[in-house]
Amino acid sequence: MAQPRLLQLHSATDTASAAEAAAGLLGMPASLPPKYFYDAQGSRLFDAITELSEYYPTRTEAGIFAAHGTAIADAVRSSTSLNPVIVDLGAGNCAKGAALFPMLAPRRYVAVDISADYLAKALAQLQRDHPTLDLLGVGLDFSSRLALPSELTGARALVFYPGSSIGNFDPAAALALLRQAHEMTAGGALLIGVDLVKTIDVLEAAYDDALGVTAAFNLNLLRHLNRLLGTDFDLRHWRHVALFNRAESRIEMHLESHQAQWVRWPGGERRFAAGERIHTENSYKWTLEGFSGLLRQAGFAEPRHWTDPLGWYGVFVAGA
Ligand code: AVJ
Repeated sequence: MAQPRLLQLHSATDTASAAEAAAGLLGMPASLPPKYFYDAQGSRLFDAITELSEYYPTRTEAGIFAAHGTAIADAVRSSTSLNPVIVDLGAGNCAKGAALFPMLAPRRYVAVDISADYLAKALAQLQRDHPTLDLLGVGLDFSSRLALPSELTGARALVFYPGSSIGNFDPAAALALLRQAHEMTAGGALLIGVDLVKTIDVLEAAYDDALGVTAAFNLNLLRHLNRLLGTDFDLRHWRHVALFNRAESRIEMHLESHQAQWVRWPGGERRFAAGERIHTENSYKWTLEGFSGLLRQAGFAEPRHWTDPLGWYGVFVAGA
């Protein structure tokens, strides 16, 4: 049986992460990068979010693949090499990537996520199910730059970016990432899931569910920061806020201070007024036309898309 290879590219040191978080906390307004949601607890809370009735993106994307999987795979195959390398961005437990194997028969699967360690377990299990497949786990924070040694990805690869995580990037940063993805495909294809603009009630409920799971996910960021930076956040003094900013076409998540309070950490402190917020996440919502245009600007030709019957979510295939 083959063995998965693991490769950690430029992991930020704890000191660098702490400095980045402190700079965000001192900003006006204060903000924190969404990547700090995903400690072990946060990853489990995100998995719970994907099962909420209000959180439609995960199951809607899965429904599009179930209904149109054959057509989507045909579109991918028309651009990629015969047994393509699949590069899975934000692969996590690798379940969505592995679901492509029967139709696309890749020669290599490259799972990319922030930590190669986190990928090790999922890839070891995957190797048992696919004993001869070439598996590679790459630890890379591609929110700053997406680049892999080209000999790993070869010509006419498939870059797979499901889950609507592109929504965390503002339009300029999304364009930059898509240009890097275009380069990485080397004449192949991009398969990407994108959440779409819809009525405000549906959007806001998806990010402020009745069970309070998303609130817990947002607040958990403060627990993570207490460990990472040594802040003294008291979670009882903060509340979850999610709102749709129509002008920017994005869901914003914030943490709002219940009362005037100080937050202290080694080397810094900040006062928060009652009602003052820390901006923790943007989740941009696109139109089909808007995202097709963005793909073209990034260098992709003739993007195609599939949606669910309500038009809530789009799956795009774009050839290089
Ligand atoms: C993982 C970025 C796709 O924006 O919907 C879910 C994260 N935040 N609920 C999203 C998230 C709150 C999610 N993405």
